[in-house]
Amino acid sequence: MSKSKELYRRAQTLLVAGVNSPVRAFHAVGGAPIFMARGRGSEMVDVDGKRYVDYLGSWGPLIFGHAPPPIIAAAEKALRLGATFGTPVESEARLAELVRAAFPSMELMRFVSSGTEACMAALRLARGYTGRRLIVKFAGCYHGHSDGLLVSAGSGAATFGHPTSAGVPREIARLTLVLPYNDATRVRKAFRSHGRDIAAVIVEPVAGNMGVVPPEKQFLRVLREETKRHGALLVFDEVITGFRLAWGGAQTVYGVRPDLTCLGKIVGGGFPVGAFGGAAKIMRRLAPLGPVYQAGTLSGNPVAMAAGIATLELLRRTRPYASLARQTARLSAGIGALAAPRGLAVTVNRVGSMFTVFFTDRPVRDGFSAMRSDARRYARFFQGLLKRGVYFPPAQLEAAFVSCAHTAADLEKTLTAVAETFEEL
Ligand code: KE4
Repeated sequence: MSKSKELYRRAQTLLVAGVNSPVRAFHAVGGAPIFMARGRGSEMVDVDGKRYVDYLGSWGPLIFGHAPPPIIAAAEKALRLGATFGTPVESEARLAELVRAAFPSMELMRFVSSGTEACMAALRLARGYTGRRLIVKFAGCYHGHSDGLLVSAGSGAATFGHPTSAGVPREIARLTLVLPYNDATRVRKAFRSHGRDIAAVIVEPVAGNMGVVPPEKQFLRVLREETKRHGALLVFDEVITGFRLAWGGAQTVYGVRPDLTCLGKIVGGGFPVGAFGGAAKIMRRLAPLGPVYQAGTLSGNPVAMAAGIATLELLRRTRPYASLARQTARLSAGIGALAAPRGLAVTVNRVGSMFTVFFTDRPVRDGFSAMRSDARRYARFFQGLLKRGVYFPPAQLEAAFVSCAHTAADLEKTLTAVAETFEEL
């Protein structure tokens, strides 16, 4: 038996499904999850010594790949001075200066320890600031696992949410309206019906959690107009897109300024960091200045701040976005070109250095069309790549990522593995 399988068997006696986050358990792709031992650049090595070109990138944080020396050095240096104090430290302001330089809309901010916390706190703040109850989200978007966001669309016209998880009371789910992504008409309709009671709209400005789905023409502009017109807040969940698509995230790429922005993943350079921020007049409603409570023992942790600072300083200096986009365009076009002659129905959506290979012959423009993809065929695709030393996200409705550490040789190896795998599908 492989060491990985042994470790999995042991982990299952201690951790639920042997993992600390459900999607790592490989239930969507079958088989046992692989235990990793180390990573360097674009490569991960599992506990049995097998090497993989990594397109998971830890679900988004690793824009410079695994163990980038400047980030490791910064974290090591901070760690030697003490892991945590529970007091203010200078590095919190330093990271906040870098975040605000990239996201001027974040006039004031708070650091937390995950994207879930950032989105949960941003929505509590939006409700506290507006005095309203309803939240609007979009089917297929994921904003972490706080109760009010584990909600699916109601049937038909009834857009009030239903819980997608046990343990979420219906009363809470019903405070979330769920609309189709990229459907400006339904947004206008929802505001006509409920405008006075909507506290905020939260959206992934480029979706990553239904697989990669870009916003269409006026979608984000309509969200900005409708929220402004009705006194609701627009919240951009840039946990994936922040520092991924551009130095200033999706709000810079699409030219739409939200009222609140949530960040995560890259901003912590691989350490647990989330952030939320926006106009000072909104953010000042947070405790201890205002009545909206939010807190966290390890928020602004100095080691995580040091890793985030090193990451953002490297991004600001190198601005790798054009080359990342070119590389990812080459890879995704290559994958599409390999599918066509084999009669495989494949749609590849790409924005910047995030992409998804959907097994469908139709465009994927929202959660519903994404769900029409052949998840079983994706599972076989994933396993075929895995045995050839290429690690994609272990679920169809997720984003794959290219990092600054991926080389032309990595992409060639990947396209060869894809061609061979396509032969088996
Ligand atoms: P975390 O609490 O997992 O740090 O962030 C939640 C979150 C919020 N917003 C967006 C747009 C996100 O993508 C996420 C988390 N992403 C998932 C994968 N798509 C994390 C992987 C996991 O759950 O293990």
